[in-house]
Amino acid sequence: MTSPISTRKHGDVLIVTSNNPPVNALGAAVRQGLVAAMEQADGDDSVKAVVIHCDGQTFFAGADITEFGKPPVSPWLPEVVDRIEATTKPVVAAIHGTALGGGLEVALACHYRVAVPSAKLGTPEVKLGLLPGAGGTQRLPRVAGVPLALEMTAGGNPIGAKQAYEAGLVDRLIEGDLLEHAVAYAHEVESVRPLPISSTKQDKLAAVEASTFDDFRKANARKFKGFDAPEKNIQCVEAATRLPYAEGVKTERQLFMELMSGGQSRAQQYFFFAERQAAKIEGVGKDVQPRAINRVGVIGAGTMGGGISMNFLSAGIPVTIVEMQQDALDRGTGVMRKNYEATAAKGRLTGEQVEQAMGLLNPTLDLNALGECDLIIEAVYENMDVKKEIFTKLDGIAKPGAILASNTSYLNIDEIAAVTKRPEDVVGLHFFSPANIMKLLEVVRGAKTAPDVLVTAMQLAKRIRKVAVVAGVCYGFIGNRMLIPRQTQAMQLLLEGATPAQVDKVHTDFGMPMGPFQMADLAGVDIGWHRDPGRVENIRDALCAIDRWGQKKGAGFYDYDEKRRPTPSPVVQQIIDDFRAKQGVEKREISDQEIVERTLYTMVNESAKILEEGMAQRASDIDVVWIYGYGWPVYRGGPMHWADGEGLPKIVEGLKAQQERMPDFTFSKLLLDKAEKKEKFTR
Ligand code: 3H9
Repeated sequence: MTSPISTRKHGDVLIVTSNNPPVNALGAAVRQGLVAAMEQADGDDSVKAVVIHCDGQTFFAGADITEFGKPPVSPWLPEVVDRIEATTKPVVAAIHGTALGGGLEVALACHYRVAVPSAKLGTPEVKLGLLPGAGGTQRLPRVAGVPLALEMTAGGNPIGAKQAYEAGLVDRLIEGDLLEHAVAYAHEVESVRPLPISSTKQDKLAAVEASTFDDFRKANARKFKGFDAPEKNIQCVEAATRLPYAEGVKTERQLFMELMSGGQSRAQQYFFFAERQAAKIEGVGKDVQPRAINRVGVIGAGTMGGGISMNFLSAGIPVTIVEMQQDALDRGTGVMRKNYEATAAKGRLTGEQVEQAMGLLNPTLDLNALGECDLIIEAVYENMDVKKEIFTKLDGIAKPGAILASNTSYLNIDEIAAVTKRPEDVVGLHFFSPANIMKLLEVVRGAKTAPDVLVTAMQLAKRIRKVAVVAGVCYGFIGNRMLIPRQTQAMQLLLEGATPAQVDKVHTDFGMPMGPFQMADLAGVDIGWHRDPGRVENIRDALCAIDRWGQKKGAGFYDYDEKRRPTPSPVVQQIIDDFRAKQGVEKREISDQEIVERTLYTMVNESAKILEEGMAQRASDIDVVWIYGYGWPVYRGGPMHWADGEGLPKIVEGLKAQQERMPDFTFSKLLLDKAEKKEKFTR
C-alpha cells in the first residue's frame, strides 16, 4: 500500500505532503509517514529545512476518530509530534483549510507555522468529550497565551488565521500560493538557531493571573453545565502554568484517558458521526443532481416566515417574501432588520453585511411574484384548508421545476401535495423556532416527493448551515411526535400528585434546557387550544380560560416576575387539586424515577415506533432531531443512544411497571423485540 505521506526536495527544502482524503485525518499510515519523513530530513545533510503541507481541502483535521476505541497502532500521535519537534532542521507547517485537534498539535510541534488568511485553527476535542491529547494543552498556552488557549480548548471553536497570527500562533499570513511561499519562508529561517521549540516557551505562562482559571469557569458555568470535558481542558491548561512541560503532559495524558473511557465522550463521538450520517438519503443514488436554487420565495412574514427568510439572506440567496397586508409585511421585515441589527450590535455582523442581507429581500403583497422563485416555502398558520388553498394557487403560479414546500409542523404533506398537479415537487421543510437560529431542519419526504427534490433540500440545508434529517409523513414527524407521549404523561403526573416544578426539575437535572411545563410556558400554553373559555376539560383548558397562556402573559404553569423568572403558582396548584378531586384520582408521592419512566421511557418507545414505521431512516437521525431541535444533552447522545446505554430490557421493565397508570400506552414491537434479543438501536 502506498503511504499517504510523500516527500520531495525543492532545493534544500524537504516538502512533506499528506494526501489522505477527505480531511487528512491523522490515521496510522499518516503518522508512520510523518515520522519517516522526519527521519529522512535529519538523515540527509543536503536538507536544510522542512515544510509539512496537505493536499486536498484541508490541513490535518485531527486524529482519525474512526480509530478511537480500537487497539492502538504505533506510533502514537504524541510520539509523532514529539518527533517533529525534535527534528534538528526547522520544520514549517503550511496551513490551509482547517488545522484541528491533532492537526493543530502537529502544527504546534513544528517550529514555524504559516497559513492562508482563510485557514481556521482549533482544538475541537471538547466537542467529542475529549481534550487535545498530543501535547496540545501544554504547547498551545505556551505559544498563544493562556486566555486564548482556555477559550480554544474548553470552548472548542476554531479561530481564524488572522486572530491566530495576532496571538503568535501563526508566524506569517500567506497571500498567493501557499506552498511556494512556505518554501520561501523555510529558506528564510533555515539557519536560524536555536530553533523555536513550542514546549520550552515560558514567557506567555509567566504573565498569568491566579484568578484567570476560576474567572473563566464562572464566566462559562452555564455553557459547561453537565459536561465533563471542559473542566478537564481547563485543568490541563492550568497544569501548563504550574508544572514543568513533562509533568503537564502527564496530567494531560491521565485526564485524556479518563475522558476517553467515559460515557460522555462515547456519546459525543457517536453524535459526530450521527450528524454526518443524517445527510445521507436512503434509496437515492449518488448520481441524483440537485435542482438549482437561485431565489427563494416565502409566504408569510410572521415569526417563522421572517426567521426562515433570514437563513437564505444570510447565505446570500435572494428572497421574495409575500404577505396579505402591507402592515404585516412591514412589521415582518422590520423584525428581520431588528434581528440583524442586534447581531451587528454584538459585533457578529458588520453594518455592511446587514445591508447586504436586507438588500436581497424583496417584500411584496403580490403572490404572482413567486413565479420567479426556484423554491417556495409556505409559512402561514397551521390550518389544512388554508394550506390547501395556498398550494392550489401556487400550482398555477410557480414555474415548472420549482420546489413547493410547507413549513408545517404536524400536517400531512401528502394531503397538501394532492391539491397540486405536481406532488413530486412538494416537500415538507419543518424549521424550528427561532428559525434563524435553530440548527435543525426536518425534511419531510412525501409519498411522491422526487429524489432530486430531496437531494436539493438536503444540500440547501448545508448551504444555510442547518443540519437536516429526513422524516416520513406522520403526525408531528419525528420531533414533535415524540413530544406527545411526554406531554400526556407529564400532565397525568400532575393529577396523580407531582408538581410542574418537580417534573421540570427531573428534566433539567437530566440535562435538558427546560422541562415540559417550562417549555409549554415558553411556547405558549394556548397553542392548539380550542379558544373556548367556557369549555374546560383539563388542566390546560383551565389555565387558558383564565389567560394563563405562558410567559407572554406573565403567567402559565408558573408565575413570572417582570424579569421572566418563574415561581410555582398557588393558583395552578389549586386548579390541579380541583381536577384531581373531580376525577377522583388519589394523590400520592411521585418518585423522580417514575417521572423518568413515564416521560423519557415513553419517548424512547415512541422513537422505536417512528423507526419501525420507517418514519425515520435510522435511529441516529432521531437522536440528531432531539439534540438539535429540543436540546437533549449531547453528552447523553440522544434518546436512542441513551436508551441503549440504559439497556433496552430496563426500559421495557420500567414501562411495564407503569403500564397500568398509562391507559393509552402501547408498546413498540421493535422495542420489545430488541430488548428480548438484547440488541441495541445504535451501534
Ligand atoms: C483529536 O484530534 C484527538 C487528539 O487531540 C489526540 C489524540 C491522541 N476522523 O464534516 P464533513 C470524515 S480528535 C475521521 O462532512 P466538512 C467525516 O466523518 C479530532 N473522519 O466535512 C466525513 O465522512 P463521510 C479532532 C473524519 O467539509 C468526511 O470526513 N478533530 C474526521 O463539512 C467529511 O467530513 C475534529 O474533531 C476525523 N477527524 O468539514 C475535527 N473528520 O463523508 C472533526 C471528518 O464518510 N472534523 N471526518 O460522512 C470536522 O470538524 C469537519 O469534518 C471538517 C470538515 C471541518 C474538518
